[in-house]
Amino acid sequence: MSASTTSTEVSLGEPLGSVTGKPAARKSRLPVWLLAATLCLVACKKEAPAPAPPPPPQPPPVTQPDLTTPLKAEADFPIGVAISYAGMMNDARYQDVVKRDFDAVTFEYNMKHGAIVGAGGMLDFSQADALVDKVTAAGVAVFGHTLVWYQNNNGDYLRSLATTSAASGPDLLAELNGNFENSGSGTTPATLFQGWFGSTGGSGAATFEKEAGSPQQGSGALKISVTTPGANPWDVQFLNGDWKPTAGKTYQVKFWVKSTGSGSFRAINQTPNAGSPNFAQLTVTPTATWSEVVWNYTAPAAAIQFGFHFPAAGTFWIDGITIRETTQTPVSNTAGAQKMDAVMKDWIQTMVNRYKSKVRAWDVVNEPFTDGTPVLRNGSNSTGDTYYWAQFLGRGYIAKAFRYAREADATADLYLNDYNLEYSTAKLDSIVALANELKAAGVPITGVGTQMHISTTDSYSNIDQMMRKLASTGLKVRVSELDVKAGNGGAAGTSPNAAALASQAAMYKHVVSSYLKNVPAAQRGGITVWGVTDNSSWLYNNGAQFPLLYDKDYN
Ligand SMILES: [Ca+2]
Repeated sequence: MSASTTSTEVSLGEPLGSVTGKPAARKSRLPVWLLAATLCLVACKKEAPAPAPPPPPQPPPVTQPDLTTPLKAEADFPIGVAISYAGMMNDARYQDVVKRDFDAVTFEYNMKHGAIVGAGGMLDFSQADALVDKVTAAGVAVFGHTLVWYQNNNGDYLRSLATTSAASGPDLLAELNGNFENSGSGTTPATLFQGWFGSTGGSGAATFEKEAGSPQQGSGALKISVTTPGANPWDVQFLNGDWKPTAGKTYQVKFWVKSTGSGSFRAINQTPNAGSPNFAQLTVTPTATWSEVVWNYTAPAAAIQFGFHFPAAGTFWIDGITIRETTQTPVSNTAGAQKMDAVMKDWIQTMVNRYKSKVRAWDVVNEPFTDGTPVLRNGSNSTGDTYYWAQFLGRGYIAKAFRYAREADATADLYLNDYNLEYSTAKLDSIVALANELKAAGVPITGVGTQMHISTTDSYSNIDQMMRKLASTGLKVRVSELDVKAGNGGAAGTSPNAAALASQAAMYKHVVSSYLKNVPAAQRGGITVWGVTDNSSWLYNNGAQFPLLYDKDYN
């Protein structure tokens, strides 16, 4: 960094203690440079369009930091960013910014329980794996987010585990050719099997045949050879035209499968128009030998079809389909606790083990406290993607989660993460007390994360107090999800004005200054901003808020 940059640093406002006009040791002047870069990223990019640009001469240019230097190169702690799957996989500018400016990324969604765990507990790592590979190939680290949270779970699956499900009654496909024994009147997909019909659409290409040589049961099985998968999973499909479930009833579907190749397909219940919310599916990955699949599910709607979508190439055989109604009985609290303990352990250790070589830090427990007068989140009334791990496990789930993560990875950083800690002293104190309690009990927690979804009007002194109290635990401290709301009165589609941007820049600066001042260097787990561009932020609201470092045009 040149000496001229030093003068820029000092010109930006009140210097930190170690900064003077003289050239300083690199480390001591880095923070101000970082702030300068942050200030410029925020303030230089988003000039509200002037109604009538004045003619030249223009005012002398303001000296700005050299923004061609990567942001991450100027901090002595990790600078992270939250990323989306679509942005990182498909957008070259997005990739360039992530690679250039950041040490680490947090996936907004793709490592969460609901993203990985499908119906029936089938695990689908395809997006998380692809994203991990893409990011690490770019030389950027991955922060694991998040193992145990009360939202973004496969709640239906977790709730089903705390009940006993017994299949009862007759096989509903017994008279509907579920065993593929009755051929239809021809050999085309539409008439190959009585009661079933196959189709291809879009660019999908497949052949549908009766496998008479080696069915799993009886004299026939379905054989589908997908030569060209379509753009949509349903471009190659095979559906039952006769059986329709009853909305809200639970069913157990069983069938036998095998395949060549490694492709997956999915069993589905859908409305006649695929993609509607009234959709249940199970991803199936067969092997070369016959194996039985069991799928317990609740029918999301009446008048829907049962069948299969084939989004991958390969040859697939299906035979012996049965469907029975099931009855659900809640288990006892003791049985539920045993079950959910095992399920949580398996989930945590599956994730930590899978990404052990590439993910060196995790949010183990996320948002354990309620707001207001904080108590641990708990309850038996979860719906949708909500699931309270404390329902059966009590507050002990937190210590267990950290121990299970540590069993799987002896050296990864393990974080407790929550929000509103700069806003609510009561919640801050609750998190600090919990962290200290865990530490004292020998629980392998190594860090505390503070999300910091803040606005320009948050209290500077509260932020300082939070940094001090979190640091007092002796654990690492991360700012884990930083964004600073700045808008023009909340109206959508506007551009931020200069005052809003200046307030935002000042707040970003204060957060970094406070972090450097109050968190000792050895405890700095890093600062992560919650998104790349304003328009990808959860706060964007069609242009009412501009919370991040880059605008929608990467300026
Ligand atoms: Ca058969």
